[in-house]
Amino acid sequence: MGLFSKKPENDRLPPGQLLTGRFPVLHYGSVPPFDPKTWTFRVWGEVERPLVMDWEEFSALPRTKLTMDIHCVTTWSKLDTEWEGVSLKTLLDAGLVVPTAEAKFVIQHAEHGFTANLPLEVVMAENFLLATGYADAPLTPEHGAPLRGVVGAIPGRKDLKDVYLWKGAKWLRGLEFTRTDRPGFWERAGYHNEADIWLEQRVNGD
Ligand SMILES: Nc1nc2c(c(=O)[nH]1)N[C@H]1C(S)=C(S)[C@@H](COP(=O)(O)O)O[C@H]1N2
Ligand SMILES: [Mo]
Repeated sequence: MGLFSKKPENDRLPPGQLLTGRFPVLHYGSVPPFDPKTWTFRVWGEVERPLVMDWEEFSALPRTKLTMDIHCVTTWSKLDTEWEGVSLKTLLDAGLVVPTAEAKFVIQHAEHGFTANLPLEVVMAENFLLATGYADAPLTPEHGAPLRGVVGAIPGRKDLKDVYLWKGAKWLRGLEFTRTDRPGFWERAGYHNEADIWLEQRVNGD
């Protein structure tokens, strides 16, 4: 047995993926520092009112716990990962974020200018979280502390759109709602814009 194993009978394992018990760290560039005194989270673009929150305000938002299978385009998958954070639905229900009728996409903006794009309905779904914690502990710096977008698959919820893990930005600093789609960092580097794990949409042109 190596570090990776394959269980083709497992219908939670998408085509071309291998299971791992580890949690690999993958990103471009360096791990940015976090200063709770200067950190802000912004929401802007196609929303009724732009929003800025500091770390204290963000930390006071209601929390959601979420268990998901995560799937990295580099072919590792990890089942039953446990996340905690704020769901966009919470922000919508509280009236803090009100997308305009024109809003169709959401661009996650992270430190160092990193971006990741997703359709609005994917970001608003139950399998996308603004995560501050992983496995009952705060996020570690290399996994995106203090805040990251994370998207995965909720077992049994085949009604949701499941996308590869790169569609969640670590060191997240804001969400831009847009009318038109704009490819993010990895999408511009050749990764597939839609990134559906079940359709193996890994690279553009597939
Ligand atoms: N800010 C930022 N977020 C990022 C990336 C990055 O380069 N920068 N890489 C993405 C990619 S390609 C993957 S696979 C996941 C990896 O998350 P992990 O390091 O927690 O496993 O983060 C995603 N989020
Ligand atoms: Mo990745």
